[in-house]
Amino acid sequence: MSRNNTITKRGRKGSAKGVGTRAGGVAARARLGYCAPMLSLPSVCPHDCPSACPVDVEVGQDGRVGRLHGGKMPYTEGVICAKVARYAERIHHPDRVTQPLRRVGDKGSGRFAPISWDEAVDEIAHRFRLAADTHGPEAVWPYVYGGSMGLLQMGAANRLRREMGYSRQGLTICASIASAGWMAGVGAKRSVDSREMAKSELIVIWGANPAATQVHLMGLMARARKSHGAKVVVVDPYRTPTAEKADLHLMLRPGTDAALACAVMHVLFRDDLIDAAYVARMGDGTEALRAHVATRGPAWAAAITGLEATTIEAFARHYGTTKRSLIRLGYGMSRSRNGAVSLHAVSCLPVLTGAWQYEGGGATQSLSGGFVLDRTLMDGLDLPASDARQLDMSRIGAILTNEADALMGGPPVTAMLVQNSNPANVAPDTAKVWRGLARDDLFLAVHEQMMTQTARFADLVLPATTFVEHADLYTAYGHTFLQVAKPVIAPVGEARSNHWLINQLARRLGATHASFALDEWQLIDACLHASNLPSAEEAHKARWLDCALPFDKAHFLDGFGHGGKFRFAADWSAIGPDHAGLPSLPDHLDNIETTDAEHPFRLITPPSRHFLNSTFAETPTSRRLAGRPTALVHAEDAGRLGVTDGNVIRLGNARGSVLVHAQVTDGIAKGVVAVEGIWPDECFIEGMGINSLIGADAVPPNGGAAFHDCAVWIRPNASGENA
Ligand SMILES: Nc1nc2c(c(=O)[nH]1)N[C@H]1C(S)=C(S)[C@@H](COP(=O)(O)OP(=O)(O)OC[C@H]3O[C@@H](n4cnc5c(=O)[nH]c(N)nc54)[C@H](O)[C@@H]3O)O[C@H]1N2
Ligand SMILES: Nc1nc2c(c(=O)[nH]1)N[C@H]1C(S)=C(S)[C@@H](COP(=O)(O)OP(=O)(O)OC[C@H]3O[C@@H](n4cnc5c(=O)[nH]c(N)nc54)[C@H](O)[C@@H]3O)O[C@H]1N2
Ligand code: SF4
Ligand SMILES: [Mo]
Repeated sequence: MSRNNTITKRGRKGSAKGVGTRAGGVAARARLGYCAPMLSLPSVCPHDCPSACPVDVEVGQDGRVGRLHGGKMPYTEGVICAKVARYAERIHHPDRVTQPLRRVGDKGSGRFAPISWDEAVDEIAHRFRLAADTHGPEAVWPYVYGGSMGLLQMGAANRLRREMGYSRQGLTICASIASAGWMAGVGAKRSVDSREMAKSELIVIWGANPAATQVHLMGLMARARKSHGAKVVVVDPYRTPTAEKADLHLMLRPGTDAALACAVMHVLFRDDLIDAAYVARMGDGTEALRAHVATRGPAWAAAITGLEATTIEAFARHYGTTKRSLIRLGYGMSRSRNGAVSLHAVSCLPVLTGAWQYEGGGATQSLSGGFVLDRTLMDGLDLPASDARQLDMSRIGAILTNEADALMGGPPVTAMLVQNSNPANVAPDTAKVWRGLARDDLFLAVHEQMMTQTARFADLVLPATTFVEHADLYTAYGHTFLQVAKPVIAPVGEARSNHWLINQLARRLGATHASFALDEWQLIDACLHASNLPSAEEAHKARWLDCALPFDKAHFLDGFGHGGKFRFAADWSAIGPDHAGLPSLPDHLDNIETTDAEHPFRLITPPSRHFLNSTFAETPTSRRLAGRPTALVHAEDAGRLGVTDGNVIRLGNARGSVLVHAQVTDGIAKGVVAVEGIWPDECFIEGMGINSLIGADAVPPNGGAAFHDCAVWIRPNASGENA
């Protein structure tokens, strides 16, 4: 590895002289496990977070990592979140997996003994071959998600999958619903550069909580407020830290966003607040929309959303009279069975007002589509296209318990390699996922940094490098900068990267794609070369390449995706196979999980600011700051239930029940309960976590998990435990 001129000394404090002359201080620091930083080396945060921050990693003489600091890229501007600043807690965690392990106890018992890498890779190859020989290659299912968003470490398994004809993976656990909603109207995966938020006069954060999930938007928002008095509206069922900062918080019932959007459109048409010339040019189906929302005014929406009609009216008029208005379309609103319909409904608003024409106006969703890379070699796209079945990753429970429709007429899955994901914890319908993972006839290899819930079910656990130990190429979904990173420390223990493991496996399985002979750096370089971009070395030296689209592209001045037009009336059949019953024009689709006398509450399960999905739940500081699994319950609901702050309550439905501590608040819609964070299951009093309550039925039209769409009952804890 060449450490080129991006290495910077961090001044006296980090120099050898500084260390030597302050012996007392060193002794004190040594007692605290602190090691004097010597170098600051560049890297990129790989987590599934919109910001993909450049980071400067302090590396001590002993090769251990100290603090991480933010690189001063435009957009992130030197800011990183606290959990990644203390990443050393993960890298050097005493429980890190540092050598290959083979199960010696029962499945799920977590009892393992060390083996060599050679034995481990031989065994995976053998078991994959056996599964393919017995049932056909579709019996093998490599399962990969966003633990690292680096294109190389995430994509490695896909090349092998494609060449070997293994089952494909429907990537539904996160963005498929939002993406369907966006594509229905806009028709192209581009949107406004987040940096424009600093120019907006009205910022609407709709179903997102950037204070936790995209911290850089908070800085841009603050700047817009300070420089020209921008106003901020947050649409969220509970008072998040983002909502606390808003001028107006619309605390609606979960799954009712389309009703709110329809009422806003009603007011825009009624009060002639639409940009008629722009809409005539860019909108498709305007008159049908006008007639449709004429009967869907604020009073109608108030009954559905739980908001006051006058509040909806005021918001609509404010939105309709502010041209430079930007809506951040968050994933939160999409995590419902009607999520795609809701997101499409909200995406109609900036078309009606013509906000798209102005800097700081329009809508911002995912920016990942703006990166144009030739990924032929990296993703094995030059291999013959695979016609293997595509298994829905969110339905892993149904798949591994052999439900016929989930298997799509194919064989049972009998061999898996999991990389970059912790499905036993993050996937819906936990009980079923665990039953499937515990199957005796399933061979499960889990390549991991930590002994996760999923790894505990494995036959083989393989130590994975963290981002500071391997190279990768990064795009982003919240900004426009492409980055490459080299390893900054040697692998911890015997950890190896995803790319390395897949290359090793490919060799044993007889896969011959050219990429399997390349190391990480060569493959990154080849991808950049094929994309007519600077070399890997040059990109690394520059630290980031801005791939921002020109204004007219990012704002669709050259036309939206559907023949130049935005579709007010969606053609859902063009978006996904499961389109029956989806309303073409924006509407409240009442297919969400129904509350009834038995299940009167709606549960939402949004992320914790201290974790990144299930990651960081194992690091001591994040764990301490997050506290314990907690249910936010409205004071009136709590009063009726006889629950007071700190009580243990039981939440449940037909899928199961969990015990959590209650926090009583007026900062949540009545009838709604929120449990933040994908806590490790063992942090729950009875050892099974929040996803045991969430359904895994596929959200139309393209699949997806409805993490914020769940009906539950709440009972005081019968066993009386209130600790
Ligand atoms: N700290 C931290 N950052 C993260 C993550 C994390 O776990 N922790 N996860 C990362 C990942 S993978 C993703 S995809 C993004 C997701 O980030 P976001 O786009 O912010 O999406 P969510 O966090 O799922 O939900 C955001 C908000 O939507 C609200 N919400 C729930 N239901 C509804 C509804 O029906 N309507 C409306 N309007 N709002 C609703 C929730 O209460 C929540 O406050 O964040 C990323 N960043
Ligand atoms: N209740 C509820 N559940 C949810 C959500 C929610 O809001 N509520 N959000 C959902 C969303 S948006 C998402 S995206 C999913 C996320 O689900 P996952 O993608 O499974 O995300 P993580 O829980 O962060 O798990 C990633 C794992 O990858 C490992 N890892 C990291 N880097 C590497 C690497 O380079 N190699 C290997 N082999 N392993 C690595 C980490 O140690 C970690 O255990 O969860 C979903 N689950
Ligand atoms: S988790 Fe997000 S905010 Fe934190 S360092 Fe990584 S990319 Fe930046
Ligand atoms: Mo996600």
